[in-house]
Amino acid sequence: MAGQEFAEGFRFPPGFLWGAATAAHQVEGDNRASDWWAAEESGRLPHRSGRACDHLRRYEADFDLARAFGHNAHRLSLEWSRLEPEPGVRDEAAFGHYERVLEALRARGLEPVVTLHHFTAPRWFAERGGWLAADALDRFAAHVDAVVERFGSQIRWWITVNEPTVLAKHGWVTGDWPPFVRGRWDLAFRVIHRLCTAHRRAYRCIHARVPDALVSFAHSIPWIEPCDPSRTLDRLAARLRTIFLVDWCFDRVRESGRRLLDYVAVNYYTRSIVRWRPRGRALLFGVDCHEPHHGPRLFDDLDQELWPEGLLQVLRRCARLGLPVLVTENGIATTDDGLRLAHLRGHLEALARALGEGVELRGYLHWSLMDNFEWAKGTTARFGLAATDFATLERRPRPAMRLLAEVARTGRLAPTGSEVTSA
Ligand code: IFM
Repeated sequence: MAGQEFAEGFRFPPGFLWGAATAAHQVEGDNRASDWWAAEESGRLPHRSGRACDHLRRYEADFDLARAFGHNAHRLSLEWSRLEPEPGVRDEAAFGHYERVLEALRARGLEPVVTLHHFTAPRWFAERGGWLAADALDRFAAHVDAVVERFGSQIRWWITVNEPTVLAKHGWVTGDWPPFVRGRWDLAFRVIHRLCTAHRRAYRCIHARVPDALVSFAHSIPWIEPCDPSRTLDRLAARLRTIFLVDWCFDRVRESGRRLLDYVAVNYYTRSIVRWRPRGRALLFGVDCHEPHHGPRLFDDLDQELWPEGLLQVLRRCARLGLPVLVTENGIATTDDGLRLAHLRGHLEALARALGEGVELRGYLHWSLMDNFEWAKGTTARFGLAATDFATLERRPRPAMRLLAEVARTGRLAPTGSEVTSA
């Protein structure tokens, strides 16, 4: 993607949001009242989050780090299970904690981008049937209302729920996340539907109290293409996967003919190349394939392909919804600094190209500020701009963090090869 186009570098628009994204359970530590903590304790998950990155106590130092590296925005989630550890019981200490967290962000010039549900829920919510329980939507709506009542005036950018399709797939199809149900696409789609409905209710609730809020849900959008574009069935598999795992959510958030979205929150990681498989569980969406005619492909430690061109394609596609776009996650699981740098550089170029084509892109939040607790993979998958030493909890900025800092500070993506990446 590099080359001529960026020979002179690229200027990002003023006010562009630069930063990193995190989620409470993955960084805070001691998330004891959550369903994930309960599942970890039960031994059904291979890893325990424990103190994670101890961000609960170290958030100020972490925000200092973000600011020192040029960030002007930060995505975080407010942990529902801390705020409402028992049904209907609001924990004032937890509300006070997040009050201080939001103040700490503001004091450092970091625009908060706040997620209300990022995979974890209170243990009591899960025990009553989680997202499939009859009163699930009312419970979540009441929680959202309490949060908006308290913090509404301090937050402009909201994300209601994170990655409905990912949560549903892991929880009800592959079964490696709570509630550990396998092979139930029917339930997975009910869960996705419910999460989209939860989004709509949260959207209305936030706007009732904060009319100028910007509200979205974060959608995991891979770039999906057919294995062999000349084969009708491969094209059909790619099309069906796109319809069900990407477009369906955008349709579910419609109400009275309009989408309840103020912007599109895109989590982009990878490309899926899909081949039709006439029998078996993956009938509808085909299977991922790796074939020689695709040439050499680079994969990260979670077997996700590094494919910056896909971000450009996804941004073009989202722009067709007629809304501004914010990249709310993008990153790579690797310990290879060179690969991480190439990944970041490639994706920054994709942003530049999208802006050059007129996509209304508002910002870029990298996943993640530091290595953290990567769900069922524990701390084995390293996504951080800063490396975390899980013995000492020291954060050590990586070269990619310096590249992002340079672009964020100058607003300019320099031509390939001229970026500052040394200490
Ligand atoms: O760590 C996750 C995050 O919680 C949701 N999006 C993908 C990330 C990397 O796998």
